[in-house]
This record gives sequence, structure tokens and C-alpha cells, in this order.
Amino acid sequence: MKADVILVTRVLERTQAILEEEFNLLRLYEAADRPAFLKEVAPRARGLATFGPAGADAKFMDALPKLEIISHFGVGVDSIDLAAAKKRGIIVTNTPDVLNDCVADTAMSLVLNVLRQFPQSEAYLRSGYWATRGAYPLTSSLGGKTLGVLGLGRIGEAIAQRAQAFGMKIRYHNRTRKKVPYGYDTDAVTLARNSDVLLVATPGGAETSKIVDARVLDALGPEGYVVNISRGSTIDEPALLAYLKDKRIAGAGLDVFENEPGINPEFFALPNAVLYPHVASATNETRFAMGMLQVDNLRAHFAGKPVLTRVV
Ligand code: NAP
Ligand code: 8YV
Repeated sequence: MKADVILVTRVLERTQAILEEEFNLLRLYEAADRPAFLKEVAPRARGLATFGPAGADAKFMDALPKLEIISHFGVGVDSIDLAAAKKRGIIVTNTPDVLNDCVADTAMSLVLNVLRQFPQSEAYLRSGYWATRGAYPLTSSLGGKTLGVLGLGRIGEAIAQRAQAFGMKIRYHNRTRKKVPYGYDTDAVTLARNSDVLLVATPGGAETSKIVDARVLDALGPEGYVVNISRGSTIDEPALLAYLKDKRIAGAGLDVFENEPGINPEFFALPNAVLYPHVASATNETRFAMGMLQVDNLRAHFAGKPVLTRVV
């Protein structure tokens, strides 16, 4: 008997084919009437496959009394009510590690692009200004600068390794100090004060909400840069916009925003911001690996084995 698993959105073709083959797939994304769909599948839905921001709140879980497992696509589980899942004894899994390299590559490209202004200099060339206005203005080097990693976890460590290869010095702040050869700061403000580039790689959610606020941006100062690959919720966005406009910080490189994908249009007008549409893990290879880990967690659970990457 195939287990009944709700899928919240269509996934990569190869992963979708595997899910179709191995599970009795209940396609929530095809339902015109979502509450009616959930009511109909409630007596048999034992699994839920969630994707990024399309997670599961307590109300969603309450509608599914037979739910045993939520297998999430993505390492960040801030879109899932973990406390509600724990209370119900629902297993939650995520997709860590397989995306570290791609996310760290993306983070380094943001550091490079925001300091060296490569996107802006290319736009300058494409506008024909090279011939009419002369050379593009000088920018900032990476070598010798300090990268402060706020959230030195799996991804933060992969970023630190890459930044060292670019000649950067590393500092970090976590709640728990680690055995690593990097300077430790006891809070985000001190880390920002000691860094040229503040790289945010914490999880999202209530614990880290606006962990980068005006005080942290003040500590970073007019020569400092902020790069965010965590979640939009970790930065006080109105404060960031004001600091970028007034040049109270030098620049920002952002892969994540509040209200994605309908981000605040004020970002579009900022010459000192490099903006990506949440693409840090978005390669075919990595997204397939993430999908397979999501599938493997469902496979393990319904085979009566321990899941591979349990969160709660
Ligand atoms: P991880 O291994 O759990 O690392 C998170 C780090 O943040 C830990 O070192 C943790 O240390 C620290 N941290 C947690 N809460 C903190 C707080 N309140 N203050 C200071 N530090 C805190 O997670 P990961 O696999 O590296 O992933 C990190 C996050 O990156 C994900 O949760 C996700 O939101 C984001 N992400 C984004 C993309 C993207 O596409 N842009 C892709 C993948 C992941 P302590 O517990 O000791 O504090
Ligand atoms: C994905 C992510 O873009 O893993 C995460 O936490 O943010 C990214 O890898 C996301 O899960 C899909 O929207």
C-alpha cells in the first residue's frame, strides 16, 4: 500500500516522477477549494511534502489528524510551526548540507559584487558610458578585509572557507562559541563593529527577527557592507533601506527579503545594493539533491526506519 502524501507545489520533473511512483500523491496545488481538498484527504493523509515558504502552520496541521511526517524542501524551517508539530508528535525533516556549497558560492558572489560593483560596472558598459564618460570609478578590495559571519553554522562555515581563499579575515557570532580558528564576538553589534562585511547566515524565525537592526548597522558604519543569505526577517528592512539611501552603510548584497517575491520597490532605485531573487541554492544539481533528501526522508519514515535529517 502506497502512503498518502500531500504535495504543496509542483517540484522538479525528476523528483515529481519519483514521488508519483512511490506515493499516493495528493496534489494540493491543483485544488481549487483548499479547505474542501484538505477535508477530503484528512482521513488518509499521513505525509506532507512542503516547499520553502509554502510550509505548514498549526491550522494546516490541525486539518490533518492522521499526519505523521512533514518532509520539507529547504534547510530553513521557519515556514513550519515546529512547536505545533512537536505537540502533535509530527516528525519534521529538512534538507541540510547538500546545498552548503551552492549557497556559500552565492554568498561569496554577493560579497564580490557588492564590494567590486561588477553588476553596476557592467551596466555602465552596456549603457555606452565607458567610451563617453571614461573608466568606471574605483571600488573596494576583498583581500585584507574582515568578514563577520553572523550564524557560523553549516553554510556559514562554507562561506568562511571561501572568504579565506579570497584573503579575508574571519570573525563570527553564534549563541554558542565553537572550536574554530576565528575571532568570536559576543553579540551582533560587536561583530558588526569588528567587521568590514557582515554576512548573515542564521536561520529565520522569531529568535532572529531583526537581529540586524539600526544599532548593528550603526556599528558597521559608512565603510561597512551587509550581505544576507539567511531570511528577509533577520534584517530590519526599513532601517536597511534608510541606511543605504543615506549612505550610512556602504552597500548591501541581498538574496532574501521580506515579502518575497513582492519586495519593497525602494530597493530597485538603490545604486549601492546588489539584489538576487532568492537563488542561493537554485542549481539543477543542488535542487535535485534537496528533492531526493526530501523523498528519502519520506521513504525512510514509511518503511518504518528512522528519518535521515530530523528537525523535531
Ligand atoms: P545551521 O547549520 O543551523 O547554522 C545556523 C547558525 O546560526 C548556527 O551556527 C547557530 O549557532 C546560529 N544561530 C542561530 N540562532 C542564532 C541567534 N539567535 N543568534 C546568533 N546566531 C544564531 O543552518 P545552515 O544549514 O547553515 O542554514 C542557515 C540558514 O540559511 C537556514 O536556516 C536558512 O534560513 C538560510 N538559507 C538560505 C538559503 C537561500 O536560498 N538564501 C539557502 C539555504 C539556507 P547557535 O545555535 O550556537 O546560535
Ligand atoms: C530554497 C532555502 O530556495 O534551503 C533553504 O532554506 O531558502 C533555499 O534553499 C528554498 O527552500 C525553496 O524556496
